[in-house]
Amino acid sequence: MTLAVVPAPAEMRTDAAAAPFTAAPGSTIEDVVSFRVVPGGPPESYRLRVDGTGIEITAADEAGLFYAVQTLEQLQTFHGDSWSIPAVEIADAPRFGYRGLMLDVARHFFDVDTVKAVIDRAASLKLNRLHLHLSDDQAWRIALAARPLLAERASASAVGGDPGGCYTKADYAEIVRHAAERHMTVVPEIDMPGHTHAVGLAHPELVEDPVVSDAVQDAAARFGGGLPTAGEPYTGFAVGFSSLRVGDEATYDFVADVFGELAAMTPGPYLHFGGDESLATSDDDFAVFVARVSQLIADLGKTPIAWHEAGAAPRLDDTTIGQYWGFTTPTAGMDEKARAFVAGGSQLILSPADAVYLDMKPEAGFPLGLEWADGPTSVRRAYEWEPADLIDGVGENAILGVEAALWTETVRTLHDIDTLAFPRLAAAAEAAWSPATGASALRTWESFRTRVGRLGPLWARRGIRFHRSSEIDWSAA
Ligand code: TNX
Repeated sequence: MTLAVVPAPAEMRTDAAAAPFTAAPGSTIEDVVSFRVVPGGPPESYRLRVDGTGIEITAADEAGLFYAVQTLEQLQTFHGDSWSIPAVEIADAPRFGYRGLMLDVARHFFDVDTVKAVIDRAASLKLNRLHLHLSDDQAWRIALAARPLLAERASASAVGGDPGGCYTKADYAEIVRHAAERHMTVVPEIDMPGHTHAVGLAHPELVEDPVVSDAVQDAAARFGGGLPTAGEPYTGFAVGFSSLRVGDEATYDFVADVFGELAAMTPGPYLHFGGDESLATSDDDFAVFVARVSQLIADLGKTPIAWHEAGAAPRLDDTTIGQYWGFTTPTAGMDEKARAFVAGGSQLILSPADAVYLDMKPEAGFPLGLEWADGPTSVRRAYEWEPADLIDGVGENAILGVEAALWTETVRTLHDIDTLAFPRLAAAAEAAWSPATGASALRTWESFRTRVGRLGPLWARRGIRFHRSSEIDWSAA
């Protein structure tokens, strides 16, 4: 019998003949479970035993207890005001310590309640990092006391002329708190030196004029939004036309203000400085810039993270973690840039765009999403890749973890988020948490599609508007 646990646990034994545990009417998981923290096991690990007499959890830490409860909630079947859980023994621990979801709140703004709902969804799949993409060409989304003009002048816009918005410091603290309660660490990103058109709405002296390339014109023709104009909000989909003034000291004062304040607001160890698609910055300028910003972040006592392009810079701070967004079969030297982080003694976060970019259409003709990452991304394609086989020379120990990314050019509501993220986020969570592909009978596409299909009722109960993909059998649900 395959039980509906997603991501797949390291070990799971079931006995279909054994009696399930049946809860007394009206009781909750917390009422009936015996919880124990036994330090010493791997971080976030837990053991779970369910039989006719009761439910026992032992965990290495509080996170492990939390994950055991997530597993139990996936196994509950409700009968009136009672519920039962089949007899099972699970011994579980994550493969990777960094298991992330990135939400782009710059292209479209999502209020605090929506971000909290996203945290709840991610945490239930045992993800432990929420990466917030807080700035882009279209807008700046975090109020900072050191640079108040950013919130005042650069946060009102969004893709398509939709309403913008900005998190106050209290909002951000509330997001951090809600995440921490669910064992998630917030990873804030301020993207630079490209993706900075909005900075120019507040600080025109810090940005170069937009570079309107053929690709930018092409994006305007395909998706609308017009061409970027200095000093005016940009509401289209194009990338790669903006740059901070890399040769100007005022730029580094700005960067120091922004990351200094963000470091103080962020209890987690990471600050992400972007570095992707800086097509309007020369290679030499880019290398100087990312090296200096990475060192500035390290000097703040934080670990810098950058998209893989920054790997090309020779003097990058060697604690910088790279985030790979190339394809599962690397193209155009992207693997080379990713390997540079590992050569420098650091590690990579894997976000292969043709597998875990949740903003890709799940099937042709889907109303939401983009298609640039090798066409639509089926659930199967989101599932069938193996982290340690992605990039030559980047094995298990060089991988910090896996992160799914939801860019939001076409995404406006929690409903949209759900429809693109589910069920594919579950596939990404399995790549991040579960043993290597093929390592157990559970770690196969056939097992995954069965397990995920049986989560339909739980997701529906929680109000998750998942896409009823035809690749999955939802009927057992
Ligand atoms: C690429 S991949 C981007 C984003 C877009 C996304 C759309 C990467 C680091 N940057 O700027 O929003 O594609 O899928």
